[in-house]
Amino acid sequence: MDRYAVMSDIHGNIWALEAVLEDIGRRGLKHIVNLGDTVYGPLEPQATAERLMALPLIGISGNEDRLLFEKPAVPTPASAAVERVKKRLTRESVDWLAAQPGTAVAGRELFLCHGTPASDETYLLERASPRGATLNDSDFIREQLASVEQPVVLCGHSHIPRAVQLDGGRLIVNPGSVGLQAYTDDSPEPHAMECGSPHARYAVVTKARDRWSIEAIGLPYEWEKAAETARRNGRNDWAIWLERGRV
Ligand SMILES: [Mn+2]
Repeated sequence: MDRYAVMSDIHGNIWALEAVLEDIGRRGLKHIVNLGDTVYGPLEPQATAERLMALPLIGISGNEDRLLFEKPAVPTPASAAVERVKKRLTRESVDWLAAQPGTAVAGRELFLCHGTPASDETYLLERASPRGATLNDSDFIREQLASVEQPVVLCGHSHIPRAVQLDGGRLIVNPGSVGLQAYTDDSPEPHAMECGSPHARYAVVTKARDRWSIEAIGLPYEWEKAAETARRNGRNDWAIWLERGRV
């Protein structure tokens, strides 16, 4: 039986990650994939990297992981937030992040990407707006996946847990975010993402009798501790997102 735990967008939230790993252990899941944006944010980047480096998982990098190891083509004044995360990471952790590919394949049927196969900055399933996310139309999703051979695509980036099936049977699963249940972002246009509760999200996908099933999991964890750390690091916005799952 093919069975995978699917994590994404941990964002340095070690408390949420521990809750998810405990649940994965309790369920006896042997295969774990991680879809990127693993350490970025005002929480515990180094502890998160250390915990994951010790695990036999299949991981890819996200757009906000790249900020930590890539030199921009045009030098820009790096944001204070990126610099803070970089300072907390050991060389070993940065090398580990840099070694993760942009996309990957797991087993025979799963394709992994952070955003879309071509871009870790593009939302595959959602159109974002200041009022939240709406589901993209299937033509857009199909076009983005034209080059992919595998029947199941696992993606992250939007932090919104979803499963979408296209005509013809292709399945796309976004497990949501382990570590950050709401946020606002100004790029490419101002938008907000909200799950509506602070629970740590991940998913389990299982193939049985030739079909894939999806379990969407939401776990309570010590989000007060994560929020407290965000506040201590000057990010009241993150603290509210962590505690409420709303912006
Ligand atoms: Mn991302």
